[in-house]
Amino acid sequence: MQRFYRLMAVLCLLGGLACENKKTVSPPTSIGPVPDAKQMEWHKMEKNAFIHFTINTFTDKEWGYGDESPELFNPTDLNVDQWVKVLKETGFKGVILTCKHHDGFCLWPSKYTEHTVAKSPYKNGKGDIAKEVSEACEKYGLKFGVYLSPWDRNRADYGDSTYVTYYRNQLKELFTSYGDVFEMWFDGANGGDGFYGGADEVRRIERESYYHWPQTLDLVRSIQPQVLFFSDGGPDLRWGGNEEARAGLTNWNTISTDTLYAGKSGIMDLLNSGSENGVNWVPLEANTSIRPGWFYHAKEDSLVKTPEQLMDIYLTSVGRGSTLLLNIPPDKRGHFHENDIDALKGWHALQEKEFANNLIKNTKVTASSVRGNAEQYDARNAVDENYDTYWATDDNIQTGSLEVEFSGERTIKYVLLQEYIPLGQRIKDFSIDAWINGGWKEIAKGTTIGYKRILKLDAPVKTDKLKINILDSKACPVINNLEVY
Ligand code: FUL
Repeated sequence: MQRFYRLMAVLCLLGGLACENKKTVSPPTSIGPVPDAKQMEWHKMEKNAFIHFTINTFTDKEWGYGDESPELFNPTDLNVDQWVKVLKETGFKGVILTCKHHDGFCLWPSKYTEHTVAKSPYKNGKGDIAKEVSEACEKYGLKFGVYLSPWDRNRADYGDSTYVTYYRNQLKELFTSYGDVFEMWFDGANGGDGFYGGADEVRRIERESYYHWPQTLDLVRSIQPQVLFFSDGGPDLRWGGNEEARAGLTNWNTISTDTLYAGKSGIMDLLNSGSENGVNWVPLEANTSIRPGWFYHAKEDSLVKTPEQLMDIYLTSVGRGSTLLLNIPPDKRGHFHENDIDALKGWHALQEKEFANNLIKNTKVTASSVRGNAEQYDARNAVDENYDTYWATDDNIQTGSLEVEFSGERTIKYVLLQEYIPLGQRIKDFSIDAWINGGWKEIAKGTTIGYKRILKLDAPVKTDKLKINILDSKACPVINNLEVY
């Protein structure tokens, strides 16, 4: 009998210890604004493609004046499948098509104007590029997005309220006929000289009030509530203040949208870095083109960005916590040009090569402290490849470190960090040390992390130990991923 009690006592003790290890400690509460579910999905897309294609492709212009005949739109061998297949193969997750650029020509047969593909030789007026692209996206599993220029240099009524109705009718067409639209891109270029139905004049509109944006957005949301709106200042995604896809080294996803209005000095810097205590979650989308122009020009065939330049762009956009929107403009045939495809494939291969071997696998990772001493928040959660598990500290601890011990010397070129942004963006200052000649030596440092931060070291470092120091944070740090290459 005594043996039985002793056995029970041992079992209880073991059970108790197990319970102790598995104890449930409440997660950190979120801090400040947080991304909503659709923004969160968008963060995870990382790389999207912009496609600028219209009458400008055939007139060799960047901005059509608005007086171009639809007859000019005549791709000889349009191959939308080729575009989306290449994008899929090179790691893109979404496509945004210029359904109408500033010249007003529509790539779909809008019933509200004659200035469309229906009046072009393409498929004898029976073509619909928005349909072809949305269907190819569906086929290859990419998301489809639309760009519809608010500024329209073709319309006689641009500047009147009837034009706003026209613009909304076109949005209704695009949002009811082409399946789910993940993102709507509103261009900031608005007003200036143009054809305007033959008026040939300069027209300015009141950017803040003319389009009645809140009602326009509500209308679109009533058709497709999941859509994200991009514009210079949001409301869902913000411009980064440059067209080189260069996000700020400090890049807060938060900003107070009411501090953004055209002409305000410092606006570009504000867009580029966001604001630490901003009251809205409006992440930065970093856009650029694979060529100098947004539209195809044969004279730029030799100026396509190299795989190495695209890699740098990847690091200044995705590597600084934003999403990249890279434009690839089809040529007059309606193909992605061979040089552009080679560059995309070369870049993709480079990414695969640089990020092939995550050195963190099978290494020992420890933390300076763990929230409630609970397994649920320990350092291993930062290296378990599960997005939703993380290392966190107690609420009153806003600094700390993660230490990585490799099983031998490794050569390190990149460190990748992710903060668990569903709980808000927190980290303000961090550094990375390597164990060199018997001591810690700082090899990199940064400010914000956000969705993702990739640090490329100035030169590869050989070490067997690495330490990530969180030096300042708005609340307890929450790191859900650490990779080392
Ligand atoms: C700008 C436009 O004026 C360019 O033509 C291009 O569409 C770029 C993405 O946005 O504001």
